[in-house]
Amino acid sequence: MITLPRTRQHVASGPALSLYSMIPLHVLLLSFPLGCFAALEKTFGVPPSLLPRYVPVKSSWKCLDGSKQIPWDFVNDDSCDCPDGSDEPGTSACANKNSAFYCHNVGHIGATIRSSRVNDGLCELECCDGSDELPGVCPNTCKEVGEAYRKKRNEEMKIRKTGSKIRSTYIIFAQKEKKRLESLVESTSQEIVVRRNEVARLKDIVDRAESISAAALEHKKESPLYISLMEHYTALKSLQREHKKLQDRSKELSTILDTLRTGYNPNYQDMAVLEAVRGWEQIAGLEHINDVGKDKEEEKEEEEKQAQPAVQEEDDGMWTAEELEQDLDELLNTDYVSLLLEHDEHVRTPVKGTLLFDLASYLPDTVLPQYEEIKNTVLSWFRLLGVIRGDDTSASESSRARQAFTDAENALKKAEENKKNAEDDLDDLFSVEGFGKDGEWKKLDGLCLEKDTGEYTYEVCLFGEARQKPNKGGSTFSLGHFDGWNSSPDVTPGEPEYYKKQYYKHGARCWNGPERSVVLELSCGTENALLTVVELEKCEYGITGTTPALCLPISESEGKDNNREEL
Ligand SMILES: [Ca+2]
Ligand SMILES: [Ca+2]
Repeated sequence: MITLPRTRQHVASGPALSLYSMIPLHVLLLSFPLGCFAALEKTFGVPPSLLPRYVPVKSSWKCLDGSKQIPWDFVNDDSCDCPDGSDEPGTSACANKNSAFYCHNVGHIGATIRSSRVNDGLCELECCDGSDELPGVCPNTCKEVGEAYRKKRNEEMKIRKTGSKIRSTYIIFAQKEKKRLESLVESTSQEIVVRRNEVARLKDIVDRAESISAAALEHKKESPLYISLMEHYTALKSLQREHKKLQDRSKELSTILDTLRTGYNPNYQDMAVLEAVRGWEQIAGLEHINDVGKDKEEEKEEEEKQAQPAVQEEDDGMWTAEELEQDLDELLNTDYVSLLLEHDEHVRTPVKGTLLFDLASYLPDTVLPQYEEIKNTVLSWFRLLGVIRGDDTSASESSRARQAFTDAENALKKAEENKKNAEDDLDDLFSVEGFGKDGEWKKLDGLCLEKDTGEYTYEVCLFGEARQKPNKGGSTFSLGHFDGWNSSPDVTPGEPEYYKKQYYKHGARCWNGPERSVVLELSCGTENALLTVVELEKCEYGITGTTPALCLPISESEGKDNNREEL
C-alpha cells in the first residue's frame, strides 16, 4: 500500500512517469489505465453493473450506502471517506471496509478481488490484466489466459453438447418408462378386478364341492356293503366285550377250583367234592392232586398228545388266542370311511371300453393335448350337470377345486404385488430424490461400471451395490448399497450440485474398522465411466466418474456468453 499525502494526486507525476518515459507512448496508452497519467480515473475498479452510480452531482457524490455526501474529488483519492468504502473502488485505502476491486481483464473475463489485494505488490491470478498493481508490475496475460480458457470451455461445451444429447435420450427413456408403468398399473388394476371375481367364483365352487362331498359321503354310507360292514364291526366289538367278560369269569372260577383242589380233605370221602376236583383237573389238564410228583414222564407224554391237535385246529387261517388278544383292537380301529372311498375308487377304475376314455389310443400324438383339454372340459361339465355321477362328488374333485381356488388366490396376490411395485417405481421415476425431476437417471438404474486399479477392480452398479473385487484371487467385498444423493446441508435437492455425489453405505465391515462405504463424485461426460479410486479414510472410498446424465443442455444465454467471450 502506498501512503500519499492528502493533497497529492498519486501516480500522476514524479518517479512513476520518469520510470515509463523510455517506453513509446502508444505502448503506454494500450497497457496502462488512464489513471497512471493523471489523477486516477474516478471509475477505476468499478464493476460495470455499478458504473451508472459513479456520476457526480454538482461536484459532489453520495456514498453507495447513502450515508454520506463527499466531494467528487474524494473518489479514488486513496483515502477512505465512505463508511462502506465505496469511494475507493480503485485503491486499497478502504481495504478494512471489505471493499472490492474489479479488473476488466479485456480479452478474458472480468473479475472481482478484495481491495486489500490492490497495490500489494503481488500479481493476482484473477486479474490477468495486471490492473491491481501499478503499471509495469504485473504483465497482461489476458490474451493467453483468455485463449486457453476459451479452448477449455469450448471442449467442455462440446462434451456438454454431446452429453446433453445422450441425456435427452435418457429423459425420453424415462417418459417411455412412465407410460409403460402407467399402462402396467392400469392393466394390473384390471387384472386384479378379474382375478378377484375369479377368486370369488372359485370360492363358491369350493364351498359347493365340499358340501356336495359331504352329501355324497352320506349317500355312499347307504351302500349295503358298508351297512353290513358296520354290522360286522358292531358284532365283533360286542363279541370282544363278551369274550373279555367270560375270560374274567373263567379266571375267577379257576381260582376257586384251584383252592378247592388243593384245600379239600379227601378223608371226608365227599363224592361231590371229589368229582368236582377230578372234573376241574381234567378240563385244566392237571394231574390229580394225590398223584403230584409220581410218574412225571408218563403224564408229560399224555399232555403233549392232547395239546397237538388243538394247535392244528387254530392254524387253518384262524386267529390264535394271542392274535385275538393283540390284533383285534387294531382291526376294529380301521377307518371305515376311507375304506369306503377306496372301495368306491377301486370299483370305478377298472371299467374299460367307454368310447370317451379309450378314444385317446386311436388319436395321433399331435392332437392329443387338444383332445385331453376338450375331454376334461366335457367331463367337468358332465360332472357339474350331474350326468356323470359320483366323480363330481368325490373328495379328489373337491380338493381339485380347492387347488384351483388357491392358485387363483396366489395369482391375485401376484397381480396386486405387481401393481404395487409399478406404482412405487412410478413414484421414484420423477422424484427429485430418486431418478431426478426429468427421470434422467432411470436409464442408469442397475448399470454397472468398473475401474481396474491393478490390485482390485472396483465396480459400482448405479443405484445398486458397489464392490471391491481382487484381481489376483480372494474374496469380493461389498462397499455398500446406494443410500442417496449429496446430503451436504448447503446443497438443495434437485439442483445440479445435488446429483454430483452419490453415497453407497453399509458395506462389509472392515476388520477392526467401520462398514465400507463409497462417495461417488460424478461430472458431465459423454460416457458412463469410473475414472479414479482413492481410499479417503479407512474403508471409505472416493470414486470419481463421468456420466451424460449430468450434461445439462447449453442454455441460450450460455451460448451467447460463449460466443461473446470468443470475440
Ligand atoms: Ca476517498
Ligand atoms: Ca495485488
